[in-house]
This record gives sequence, structure tokens and C-alpha cells, in this order.
Amino acid sequence: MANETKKAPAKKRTAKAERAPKKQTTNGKAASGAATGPQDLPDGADFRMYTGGGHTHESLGLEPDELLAMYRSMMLQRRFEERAAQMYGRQKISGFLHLYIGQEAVSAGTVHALQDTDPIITAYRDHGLGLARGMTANECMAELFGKIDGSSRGKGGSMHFFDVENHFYGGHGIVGGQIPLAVGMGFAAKYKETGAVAVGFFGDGAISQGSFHEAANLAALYEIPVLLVCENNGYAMGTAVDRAVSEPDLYKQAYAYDMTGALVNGMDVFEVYYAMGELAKQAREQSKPALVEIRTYRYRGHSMSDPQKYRTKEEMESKKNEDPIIRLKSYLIDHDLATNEQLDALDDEVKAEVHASVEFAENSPFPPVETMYEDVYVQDDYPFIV
Ligand SMILES: Cc1ncc(C[n+]2csc(CCOP(=O)(O)OP(=O)(O)O)c2C)c(N)n1
Repeated sequence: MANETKKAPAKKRTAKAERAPKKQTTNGKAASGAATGPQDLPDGADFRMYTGGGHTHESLGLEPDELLAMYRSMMLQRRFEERAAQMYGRQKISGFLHLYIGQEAVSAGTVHALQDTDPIITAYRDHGLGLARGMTANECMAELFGKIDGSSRGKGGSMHFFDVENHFYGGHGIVGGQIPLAVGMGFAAKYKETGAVAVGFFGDGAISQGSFHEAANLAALYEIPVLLVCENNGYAMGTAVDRAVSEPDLYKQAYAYDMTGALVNGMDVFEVYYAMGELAKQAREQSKPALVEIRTYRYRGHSMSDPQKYRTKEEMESKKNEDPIIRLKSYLIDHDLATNEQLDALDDEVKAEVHASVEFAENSPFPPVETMYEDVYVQDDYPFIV
């Protein structure tokens, strides 16, 4: 793809992950340690493997307080959702509730690697990313309860968290619907020369949607700074990836669009941080898209009503050994960066925050009927591109 006619957007500030010392990556070779790269890759394909592990906080240029911040973010996401599940059981929350439990390293690692102003958009499994981006437990719980103090004034619910100030643009219920929007946000960043990289998350169930392919094609053709991030948690509702997608190595689809494809171990927050920092740097500096497959696992059902008959208890148990929170906890303790007691205290603090959010949500009123026609989007100055 010709680069020379395209202007890289103005660079603002460099994110932490982009400043961290980096190992060289090469086509089809492990970017971070062991050579676990796929075999039989086509010539010229730019595939990166972020699966080898072996990172330390020193090698990544991370300070101990940054690790603790990532740990806290993951704990908050998990405790928040455990409490939300309870509240669902007590019928305080109506409609759907899709939990992110197990996937927290993806959100924490990504958010820490990006600049605060890089726009993020995702599907309906959105609580984790919203909280990681800085939404408060209060506004999130109130939204789940359908109350006026919720992030979408109680009118969006679980699937529609939204926080413009923190550059978090939802929360979308139509599978694959947010992918073209991610590319549009990347296009806007390039057009306005903000220096931002847009990051669009979607599930493995969305990668076969036409919206993905149309968006990926345009992203590559127009050289848009966007990361198309497929959070592969193994299942689309109850359908396993290899029953639904002819090439279950989803990152390889990047080759069809002449873009970088990356595979990331999403159970390891260090690996996610490293990969997303490196890929965002490339997207930002060269104004290029990439397709990133982050392999992760959801410990809960697709939604609260899922009996989970499509997987065995043994499978779930085996995945629990990979839990990203336990993994980071062990690292912190093994490297004398925190004691068990300190981490327990942090957990208590997070639990108290979540507990208070339930009280906040209980005390917030339901939206009055007259708000029904408020917050309806109207673009006054359409067409706005001049
Ligand atoms: C266009 C469209 N088709 C079908 C659905 C119903 N549906 C909701 S979630 C889902 C599975 C999506 O799975 P995946 O993209 O892997 O995301 P995950 O739930 O694993 O995070 C489907 C088919 C929908 N919401 N939108």
C-alpha cells in the first residue's frame, strides 16, 4: 500500500506504553519471547505474536504504582460485576446483563497503553472497558438499575454505557454495528489531525459480519489510524469459534486487507499492554490500521439467562488457572511489590466502593416520563464536513 501520499497525523503526547523499551518484532515471529508464531504464513504478511510472555514490569518500563493501578482497575471491574449479578438476581436490574468477568486484562492493559484521548468503542459487553476508562461505579450501577443518575440517564442500561468525557463511545447492541463507527472515529482523527488512534472492540461473533469486512477494507484503503480489536472469548453466545468461522485464527484475516495482524494473549495484562502500546504507536505514527485478535475467556455465560450447556466444567476449571487477576496478584507478591495484606486492603476498598454504588443506584430516581424524548440525537449542522 502506498504511503508516500498520505500525511501522518500530528503527534500529541506519547503514551506510556509507547515510551517503554521495545523488542523488535518480525513477520510471524514472537514479539515477546518464545517463537510461537504460526506456520505456513504467506510471504509478505505482517503477523505479530504477543503470546510468548516473559515480560517484567522493568522490561515494560512500568512503575510499581502503575501495576497497582492496573490491578485495582481489574478488581473494580470484577467486584462491580459480581455485585451486578447479585442485583440482577434480586430483580433490581432488568433486561440483559452481559458480564465481562475473565476479560479484565484486555480492558486494563489496553487503557493503560493508550492515550487518554484515544477514542474507544465496544459492543454490549461494555462494563469493564467503561470502568477501566474512568467511569464511576456509581454512574455505572445507576445505569444498570435504569436510574436517572446513570451514565445514559437510565435509558441505555447494561449494553449502552457511554462517557464522552473519558472518550468512551459505548456500548452497542447490534453485533458488529460499532466497527464502522470505530473506523469513522479513526477517520475523524486523521482528518482533524488530532493524533488519536481509534480502538474498536468486537467479539469473535462479529468478525464474520459484513460490517467488519467493509470497515476493514476502508480502514486499509484510506490508511486510517484504527485498531480493530477482536476480543475472542471462544464463543458467540453458545457457538464455538471453530464452528462458526472457517479460519479460526482470526488475526489472519488481516492479510486480506493488507494490514498488520496480531495475536495477543488476553489473560496476561503485561502482554496486552505491550501489544496495544506497540500497535497503537504504529497506527499513530504511520496512520495505519491493524487487526488485533486478543484471546481471552469469559467465565460467566453469554448473559444471565445462559445455561452454558455448550462447554464443560473441566474446560472452565482449566481456564481458571489463567485468571488474569490471580496472575498479576502472584506477580506483585513474587516481586515484593505488594503484600497479601495490602492487596486484601485494596480489595476491601474496591468492595466498599461497589457497595456504595448500589446504595447510590437505589436512591437515584427512575427517569421521569417527560425525559423520554430527551437525548434524541439531532445533527443541527448536517452535513458537518466542510
Ligand atoms: C446483528 C445482530 N445479530 C444477532 C444478534 C444477537 N446476538 C447478540 S450477542 C450475539 C453473539 C455475539 O458474540 P461475540 O461477538 O463473540 O461477542 P461476545 O458476546 O462473545 O462478547 C448475538 C448473535 C445481535 N445482537 N445483532
